[in-house]
Amino acid sequence: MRLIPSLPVGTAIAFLSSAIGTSAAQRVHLDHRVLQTAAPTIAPTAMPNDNRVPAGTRVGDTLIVRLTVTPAAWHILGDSAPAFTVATFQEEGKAPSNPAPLIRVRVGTPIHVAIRNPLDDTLVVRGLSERGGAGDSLVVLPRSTADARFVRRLAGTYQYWATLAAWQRALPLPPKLRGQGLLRPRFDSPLAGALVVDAPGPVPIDRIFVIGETDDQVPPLKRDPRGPVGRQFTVLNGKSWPYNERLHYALGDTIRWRIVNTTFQAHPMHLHGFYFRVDSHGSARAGVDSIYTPAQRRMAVTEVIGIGESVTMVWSPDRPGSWLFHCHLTNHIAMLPAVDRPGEIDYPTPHDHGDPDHHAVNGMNGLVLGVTVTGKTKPAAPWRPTKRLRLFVSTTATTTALPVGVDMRRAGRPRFDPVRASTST
Ligand SMILES: [Cu+2]
Repeated sequence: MRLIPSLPVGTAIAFLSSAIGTSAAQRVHLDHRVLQTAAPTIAPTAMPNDNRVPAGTRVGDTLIVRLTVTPAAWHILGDSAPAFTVATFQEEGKAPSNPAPLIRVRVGTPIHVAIRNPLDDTLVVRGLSERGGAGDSLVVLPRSTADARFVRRLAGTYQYWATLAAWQRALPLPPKLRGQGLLRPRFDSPLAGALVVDAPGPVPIDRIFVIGETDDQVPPLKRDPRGPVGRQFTVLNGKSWPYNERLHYALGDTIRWRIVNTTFQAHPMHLHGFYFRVDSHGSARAGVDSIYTPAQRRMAVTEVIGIGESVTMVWSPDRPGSWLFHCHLTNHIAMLPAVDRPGEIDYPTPHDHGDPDHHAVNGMNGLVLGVTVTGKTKPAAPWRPTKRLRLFVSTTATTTALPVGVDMRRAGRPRFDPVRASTST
């Protein structure tokens, strides 16, 4: 851990550069007083995006999506709770959204994304190109518009993401460690969304969950006793537990989820109660989604979704009840410090503000999804023994030096002479 002495330590942020590829976690500061992108006095509210409705309109065979980068108030908890002011993407004619609008097409569909940047900072967009990935970037100069026109030839789960140049330059890291824009700790953190390309044939019924994050931190920086440094606010589809969506399924449903990690940390995502099948695992850096053949698919209860990665998982509940899907890093599910009090470093102590009987609501935040499964399981078949065992206990064992002997037999006599033998099993 080291501080970057060349940067002023005022109101600052911290993040884990280890997440972007260095082996040791570094604590770095970024003075955002010099970076404050001009924002309207009253920023519009960013709406959480549940990724059910794709953006854009069809003109002929082309999908046209018009996006504007807009400062917005982002309420990660309740709508009336304090908000972060962040940069968001806004589809023309709609509210700004977090995560960014979903782009979803069939393989081979021409896509035209027009991006307007009214800010005084340069916007760099990645992932909106023929081959996808981090290699191609679209530069949208201050107060101007740029267009991405491309066709995706391979089905899969992808993402697009953007950064603001001044915020990236201020990161006290060499460019190669900024993860080609995958490291967006603060103001430009929500500038990312899912891009799904469907194969020919019926479009699967699925849900898309985008993992998002923003960080802030002011000195004196303090190590969270649970591990990582600083204040990390993580969300699924723009909201933290318990303010995100509840999912309802019936026994036996086939549930298909696409999880897209737009954060600069890996998240070991764990499902309670059931195994899930991993059907694909993709990388935003490479612009590749590895869709597994049936033989390559594997069952898991926890899948690590790395920086810029995506996963398609399929599962089917065979028991009713209330279940959770969550990140296994404690600080991504622990109760968050107050959004509007950046000087408040510590996470609240357990049940500080809540009823311990409702820990799930009052003691957790972040990357948690609640799943309710309804239905009745079939009554169990009448029990019948498949084998019969007899257990003999003796206080005068002959087969051991111990004073008590136990022998279990499928049939016949024990090896010792039982003083008292069980007559039934
Ligand atoms: Cu996590």
